[in-house]
Amino acid sequence: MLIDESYTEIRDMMSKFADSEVAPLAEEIDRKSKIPDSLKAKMAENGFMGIFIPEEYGGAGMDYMSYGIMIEEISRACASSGVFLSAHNSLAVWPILTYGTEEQKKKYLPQMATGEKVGCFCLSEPNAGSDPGTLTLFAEDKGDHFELNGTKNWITNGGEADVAVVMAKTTKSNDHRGITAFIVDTNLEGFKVQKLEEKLGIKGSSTAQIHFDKVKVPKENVLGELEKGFKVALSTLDGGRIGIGAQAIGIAEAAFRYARMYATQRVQFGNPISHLQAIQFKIADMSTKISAARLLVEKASAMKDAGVPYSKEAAQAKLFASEACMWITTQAIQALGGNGYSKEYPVERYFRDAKICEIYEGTSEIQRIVIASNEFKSIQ
Ligand code: COS
Repeated sequence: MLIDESYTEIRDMMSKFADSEVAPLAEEIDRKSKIPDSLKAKMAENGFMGIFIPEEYGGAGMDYMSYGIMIEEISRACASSGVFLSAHNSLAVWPILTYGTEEQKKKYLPQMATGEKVGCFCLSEPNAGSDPGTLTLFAEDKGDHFELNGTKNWITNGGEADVAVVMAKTTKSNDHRGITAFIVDTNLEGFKVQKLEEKLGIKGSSTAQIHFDKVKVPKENVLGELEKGFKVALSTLDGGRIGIGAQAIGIAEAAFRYARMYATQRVQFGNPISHLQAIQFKIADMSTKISAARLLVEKASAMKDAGVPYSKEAAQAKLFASEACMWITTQAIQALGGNGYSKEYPVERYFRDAKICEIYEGTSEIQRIVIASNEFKSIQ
């Protein structure tokens, strides 16, 4: 094991919570496209909304490794609940904790740690996804405030967030220069949730299109330096990608465990299908890919916790874990045959939930670009 024994206790705790409080609700969360408020409250009571917020700001004061374990275990039970926690912690809490002024941290983090305020991250736009430098949401300097106008797309937690970390242009340019990050209270006039997406998977997670119509954001809510917002966004996504890698492992683990159990019970040709090499090889490959993905996520988390550069390792972890997850959930359906395709069994949900891991917080193609550019940079 790469990680030391002290994390076993954290995993046990997360695993017990996931099995007893989250898993029994997962099918209903998927069917009703909603995570019950009572579950969100329980996760908050257990400190999950502020897992790496330091204790001085009311958080649990744990590290990123523990965060990854939490996301994996919760996602094993319910991927929607996993991404609710992941977007809040890694995409909203983390940039405020890292780039915020003392006043901003004192103002926002304690309420985010208790779950009183939920966070989201607004980068993507209808015409700026993989190439976020071309975003057009504009923040015009109006003296004592900025006025934000434009539209953001695919905002996880967007339908319910109280605090949004928003990337906007403060000077007109066609690339990443001129992007500034803001902390926006979503109760400001003109912040409108325009549409909630209907999706293939992670149905319990709200994914919103948000329109900013003359939203007046006070100057003290600029996050980090003016026109340095692209670095805030990309460094936030580096950490977010570790969380998505962990989420993919959780979904994959759920599919693997179900297929393994099913194989010992389903009898064909006079024996449980676990006696067939065709099934044994699937189980062996699933188990191996999960172990490899977990090591990559642990490596990236350990590097982040150690304060050394980890962009490449985060991209590798997300790329490998999400592609492994897609493969494993596909094979799990195959192992269950017709039953795998039926809503009476959970593997079709795992398969639907898996796909987004190859897309959000940077597609697999973007992860390959990040990895390749780091590799070439390393020999310059
Ligand atoms: N952390 C901090 N800064 C970074 C960074 C990182 N991980 N990666 C790049 N930068 C900086 C660069 O140093 C450069 O800074 P300067 O202008 O000071 O030189 C700047 O950002 C632009 O870098 P680059 O030219 O490499 O950026 P590109 O516009 O070519 O974009 C990719 C690079 C494609 C990797 C980036 O746009 C990306 O990650 N896209 C996917 C976005 C995404 O995940 N979207 C989904 C969001 S859903 S929540």
